[in-house]
Amino acid sequence: MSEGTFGNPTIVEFKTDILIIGGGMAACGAAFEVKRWAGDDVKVTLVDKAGLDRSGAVAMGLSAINTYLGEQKPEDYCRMVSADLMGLTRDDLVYDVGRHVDGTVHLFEEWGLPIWKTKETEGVPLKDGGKPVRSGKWQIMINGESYKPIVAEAAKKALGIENIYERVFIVKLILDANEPNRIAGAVGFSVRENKIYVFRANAVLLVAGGAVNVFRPRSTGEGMGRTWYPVWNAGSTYAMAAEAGAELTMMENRFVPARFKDGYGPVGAWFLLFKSKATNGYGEDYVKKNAHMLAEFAPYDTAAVVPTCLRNHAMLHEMKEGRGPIIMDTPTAMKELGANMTPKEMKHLEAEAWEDFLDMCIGQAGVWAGLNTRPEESPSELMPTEPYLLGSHSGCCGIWVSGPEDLNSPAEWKWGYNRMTTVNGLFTAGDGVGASGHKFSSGSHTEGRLAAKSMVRWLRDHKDYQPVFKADINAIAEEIYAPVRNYIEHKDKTTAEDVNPFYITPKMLQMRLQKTMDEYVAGCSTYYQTNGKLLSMGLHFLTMLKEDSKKMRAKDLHELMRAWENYHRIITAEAHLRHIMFREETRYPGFYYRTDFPKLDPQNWQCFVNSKMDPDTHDWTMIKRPHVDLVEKHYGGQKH
Ligand code: SFD
Ligand code: AMP
Repeated sequence: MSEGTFGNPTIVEFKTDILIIGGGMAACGAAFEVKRWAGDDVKVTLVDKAGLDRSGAVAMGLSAINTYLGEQKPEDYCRMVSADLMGLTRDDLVYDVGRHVDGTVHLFEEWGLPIWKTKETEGVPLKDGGKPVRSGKWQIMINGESYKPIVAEAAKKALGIENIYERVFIVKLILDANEPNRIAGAVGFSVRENKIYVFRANAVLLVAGGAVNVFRPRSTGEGMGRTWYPVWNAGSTYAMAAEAGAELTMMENRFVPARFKDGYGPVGAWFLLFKSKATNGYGEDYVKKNAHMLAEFAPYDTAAVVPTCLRNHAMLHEMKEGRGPIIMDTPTAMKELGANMTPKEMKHLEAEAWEDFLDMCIGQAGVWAGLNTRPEESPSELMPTEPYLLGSHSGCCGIWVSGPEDLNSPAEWKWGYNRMTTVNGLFTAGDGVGASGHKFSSGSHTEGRLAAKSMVRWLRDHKDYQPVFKADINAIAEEIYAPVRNYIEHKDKTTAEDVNPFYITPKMLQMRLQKTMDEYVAGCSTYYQTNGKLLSMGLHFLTMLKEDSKKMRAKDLHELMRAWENYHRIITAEAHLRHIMFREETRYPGFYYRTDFPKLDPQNWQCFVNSKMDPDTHDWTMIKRPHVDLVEKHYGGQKH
């Protein structure tokens, strides 16, 4: 085969039974599990835009596993997830993760992940009765700097490295020519060589993570590019699924995390393990102070912790009223914890405070070091960040999937194969599955495993299927390389390479997207507020941007990836905007506000909002789907 050149890539084609798109937590779970059910005759291929060892959200590592049930029941887990996400989650999907997730964590430990244990059970594995050090009711502490390499190693061993393609960015899913609404494969390109990759597959697992950098980030200039969730999660999951015609759900939901200001350090360990308190600039506990304001947004389980969005709601109220900044009182927390400690134990505690960030968010440790911050001496500022779109953390946007068969769920929630989307043969997990947040790293891996098992069943039931592409591969290859052609054709028509009447750089286009989303679709600069008028103007700007995205240039393969990441971000942004526009209430105050519908409206909106893009015309349809609780809940004192 002749080598491709920058302008003329070689097209390489592969046939596989199962294609896994992504190499993160869900993908690694699927890779490990699939081989336990599929025979050696089944070919499984994994393709990741990055290197498996450090790709995805867990790239830097983590300090805690946020979903480990232990003594709790899956029903309790359903209640917590539902309460945190304002009463709109799929109990069948959440229960399914809850009943299997501990087994996944036991595997992590077997593979070498160090999990903190109580003094009495030090050295005893969890599965043999070891007691984890819990930071919260659901969370356990780990030494997690090498979390991802450990999980990736098990995936690589299971699949065989010859079946893993790294640094290949998938751009599009392809439907079948003969069977309507049936997946046939996917196409992408290498970010290292001039090659287009074509995969034909019987079943596809789309697990390319959430969406970051859709909104203008708070970080500017020297910190540009720094975000909380990983910048390389570019909405590929939602965009590719939407374009293939898969039904999306709860795309209006977003996660606005409260984080240590400027470094984006997570707050969980500080609130839960170190028992630190956050206050407004005048030392007042803003959640307690504004409890009456939060009560307006019941229903939520009053016995449970205050939902994440409502904690933000209280914080934003203080900021808007001029009582900022919001302060995390780390010195008092450390003083109280260290009250009966020896100097050596105190040093250990200080080391843990740093390790929390060194394990998973090194930038925050850098900010502390740069500002001479010692957590035992100086408090830190907290700030609500820019919005993120994800389905595995404290958010629940994603794809509408079939649930497990054995639960008392409505017939419309199960159509045969667990975690299959509404496109036949297309599955998802982790950030991809909507209406079931709070899976985190362990739950996402678990969901990958669940999807893998069900994909093997799909394969057995459809073993004679031969994929035939509906789309023409050469035309798709041309489309994928269009930004390269834009560059080659027009680069000499300017004296400044980045300024050209015939093309736009992906970086500039990304800024336009972020500005539109920030100003019209409830970003930081409007205190997360929007209304119908702003949204319809925002939609106009997004439509124009989508048109202009065809003019993006790519001066190298890296920029080609940036171009397609931005295209995925635009489609994801459009879904988010359309859902917010459709849901005429404020369901998640603190995450976003519809100022024209400022209240919760359970009569009309205690339902899922779904959407579907027509794969041929690209027209959107919005759908309301009924919500039911399968596990009894107590909202605002009432049984549901
Ligand atoms: O502290 C393509 N998360 C936490 N989980 C926990 O359990 N504990 C924590 O402590 C958590 N915290 C946390 C977390 C994440 C981050 C970034 C920080 C802190 C700083 C959340 C979990 O990490 C998260 O829930 C899971 O990782 C989600 O798993 P998954 O599989 O849905 O997504 P992924 O791992 O990001 O993987 C995505 C993969 O897709 C690839 N990819 N490949 C090919 N083509 C394309 N077009 C692609 N687009 C993407 C990526 O390379 C990657 O491999 S704390 O804040 O609470
Ligand atoms: P975070 O560090 O904010 O990503 O949160 C990590 C875990 O701690 C998640 O399970 C959160 O839901 C939980 N968490 C964070 N802050 C609080 C809080 N103030 N109260 C209760 N749970 C929290």
